Amino acid sequence: MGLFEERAKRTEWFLEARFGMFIHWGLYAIPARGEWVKSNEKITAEDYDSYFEEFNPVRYNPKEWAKLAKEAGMKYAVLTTKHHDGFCLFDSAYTDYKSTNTKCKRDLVREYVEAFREEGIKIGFYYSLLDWHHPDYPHYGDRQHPMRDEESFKGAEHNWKNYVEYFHNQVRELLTNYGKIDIMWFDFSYDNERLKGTEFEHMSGETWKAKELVTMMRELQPDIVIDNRLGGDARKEEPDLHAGDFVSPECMMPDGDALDVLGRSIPWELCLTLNENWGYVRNKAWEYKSVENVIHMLVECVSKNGNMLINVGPNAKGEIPKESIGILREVGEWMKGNSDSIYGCGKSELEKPEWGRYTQRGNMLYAHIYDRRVGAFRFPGLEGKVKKVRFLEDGSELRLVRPWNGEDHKKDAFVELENAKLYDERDTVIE
Ligand code: FHN
Repeated sequence: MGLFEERAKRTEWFLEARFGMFIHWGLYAIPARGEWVKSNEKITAEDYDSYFEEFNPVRYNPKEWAKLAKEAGMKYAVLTTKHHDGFCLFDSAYTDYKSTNTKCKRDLVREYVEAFREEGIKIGFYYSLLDWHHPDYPHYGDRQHPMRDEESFKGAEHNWKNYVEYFHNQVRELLTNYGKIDIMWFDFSYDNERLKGTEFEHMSGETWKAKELVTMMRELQPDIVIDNRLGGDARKEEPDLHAGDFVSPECMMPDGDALDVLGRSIPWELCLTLNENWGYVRNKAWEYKSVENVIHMLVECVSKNGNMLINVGPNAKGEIPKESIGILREVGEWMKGNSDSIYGCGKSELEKPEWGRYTQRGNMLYAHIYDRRVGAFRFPGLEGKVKKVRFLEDGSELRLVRPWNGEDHKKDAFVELENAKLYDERDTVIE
């Protein structure tokens, strides 16, 4: 079986799941100005480590996080085990910069795994390839990120081989000490010939020794699904070994499905924030996406054969912001009556209709009708084929009405919406 077929088999559950929770959490929740605060504000290691001394999430209860994910209809979760600042939320034998050495003395990853596994939610680990704490990762005086200062990078003292060995060892720990792990979500590489000879070149699959890493991972967890941010090219007829099992854009696929050079569909997942930030920020309620917007984007991802991983950023006490909780609970209400049009669904062979989107599973077609202006509408390409239309939520009938010109409605599948509320009822099933 080639890598393309292996990838297809490995991602069967992933394409069924469609909807996951991203969780960005760490020391940066204390400054509460986003997960890049150390780099953006050029905070020195000494000043940033005061957050390490202070970190004590006394209200961290991942069982509550897991229940929220379940309530929202999410089938998998991805927690930052280490972000760019290098702080490890797990008890690593390779560093002292870890949660078990903070006041809380807890292996935060282990508690996350146990809580989400108990809710039957697939377990994902995010792991940053960048590391602004490790002595052998390129540093620049008060600058924390190699992409900011080419000159000082070339002179910096660091032993790249040591750093690569360090992070390979940590990945081995994560895939050995916490049971079955379903997703490994690396972040991020620049695998691009253009970058050879620049300060970026160390951020590539080759220098991460990504192929060796993936080989090791597959020995430890043969079924694990890996993202494409280790580098490599997922679009090749025979994808690169380290190109991962799914493509992870941070903006919506504009033209639909992710395709390889042969036009074959590649699993993809849109990752995005619920507000404006990945890490905790004291966002104002109006900086959050609306429930309608979140549902729209989930449907759009699925209508284009994609998944959606939407982020929560817990605060320094270990709580998910109330605004995030409220939105995800309402999305969950919609999912209760409409998840048949999401789980395991994908792109329809029909053109996108003007009034919304189609998702399809087998011969079951789902019409997600967003356009408030229509009272009756047709299903282009289905003229004369529509036998019945039902509201997914309650099974109630949508009447097929005679078109204005009196022609036999069987020829033109017009459907009249009767006082349908948006979302709760307009997601319909067409047979
Ligand atoms: O730099 C990170 C960022 O903090 C965040 O983790 C996102 C999530 O996809 N990934 C990188 C930016 O692409």
